[in-house]
Amino acid sequence: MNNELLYSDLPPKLIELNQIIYQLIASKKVFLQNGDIGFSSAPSNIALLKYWGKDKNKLQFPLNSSLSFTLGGFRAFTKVKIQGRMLPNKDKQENFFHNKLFLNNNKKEQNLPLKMQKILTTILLPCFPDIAVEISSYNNFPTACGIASSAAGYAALIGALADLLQLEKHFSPDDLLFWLSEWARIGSGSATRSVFPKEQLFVKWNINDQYNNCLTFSATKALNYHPNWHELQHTVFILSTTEKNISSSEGHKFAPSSPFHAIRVAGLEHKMTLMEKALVNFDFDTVKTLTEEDALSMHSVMQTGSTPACYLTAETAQIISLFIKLRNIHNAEAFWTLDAGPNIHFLYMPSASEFMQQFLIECEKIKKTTLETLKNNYCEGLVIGKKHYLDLEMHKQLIGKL
Ligand code: 2P0
Repeated sequence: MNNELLYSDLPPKLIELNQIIYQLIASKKVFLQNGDIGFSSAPSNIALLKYWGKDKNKLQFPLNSSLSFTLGGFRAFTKVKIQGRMLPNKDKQENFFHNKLFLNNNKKEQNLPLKMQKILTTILLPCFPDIAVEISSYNNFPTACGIASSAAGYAALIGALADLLQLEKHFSPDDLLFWLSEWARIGSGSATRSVFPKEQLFVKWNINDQYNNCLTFSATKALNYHPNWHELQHTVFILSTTEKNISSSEGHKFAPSSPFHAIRVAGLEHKMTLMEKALVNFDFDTVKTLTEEDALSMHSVMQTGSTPACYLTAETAQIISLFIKLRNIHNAEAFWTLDAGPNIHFLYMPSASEFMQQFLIECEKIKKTTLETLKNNYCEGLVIGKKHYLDLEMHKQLIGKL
């Protein structure tokens, strides 16, 4: 990804909003100096109808719309600090700063992913060529536990940049949301579903949408839903923490080569319509069926591409089939889904809590060991500013066990 590609592929509305930022900076309404800090925290999400496959001719453009459930308790907390502005002798080579990244309190500096570097260059550097930033990001959930860290991470990074540029003050809420969602998308596709400011349980990332009567590449919107969904519980069963051998970003590239890809995509728009209706009507069975179907459908595509990605292990399949057998016997209001990994996400109503406890005991019998589970106990969207950032320790307490 080079700068030309980034600029030519940006939606016109995003270029327009960035021009507004450049004007705010030129007129000194926004001014950055050494030590200025932007903060944000953002939730992860789990897709019920999944994003799998990108258009190779466009920048981070999905081949199908997707829909997710927000995991308000599993969050990234990001701080972006300006360094290197207006130092004396700044033309001396040793006084040049470079962008730095620190993750999860690790004092060792990480290499900035190229995408992150380009995002910073495009947003900040046209106006502030003499600055660099120090990014510190923390997740309150363990890595490799089956929860998308890139979704929370990129959403929080873009939120922190918005804080630094004081965009809440200068943009309308709609324009701010558009700016956040588009930059988050460019960072990581699934991150675009994590930028809503309030507790929005269900978010849709729609392809070929409109914004202010202009065709945009994609658009993210919060969906209407029945209030009963506020009761929906979410727990991940961690079967493996081994790093996947094909990253999601890499896996997306192979999707179109699967014979099942076109079939999956052809059916998805109709499923999306049914899903949106089921969310409004609290039609639990339809949401359950569509979610489980799409997880299987996506994993079929993953496993049959030109480079197969087998994220679904035999053990995962065994536990899912036990779950379905017991769930059907007990008529429990519960369903499962998978991300790009072997760990299983369970979503269930409080009426199924006891069933889930019993089911966990059965799983542990199979595994002959205690199974780690992570339960999301909190609901919150993206927060811009210091408010939440300082509550990192409190947020760690909000993740429970089943
Ligand atoms: C999703 N996943 O809808 C799907 C389901 C994984 C399986 O989006 O390359 O990390 O950064 O856009 O968003 C994971 O892919 O990929 C993903 P990039 P991302 O949540």
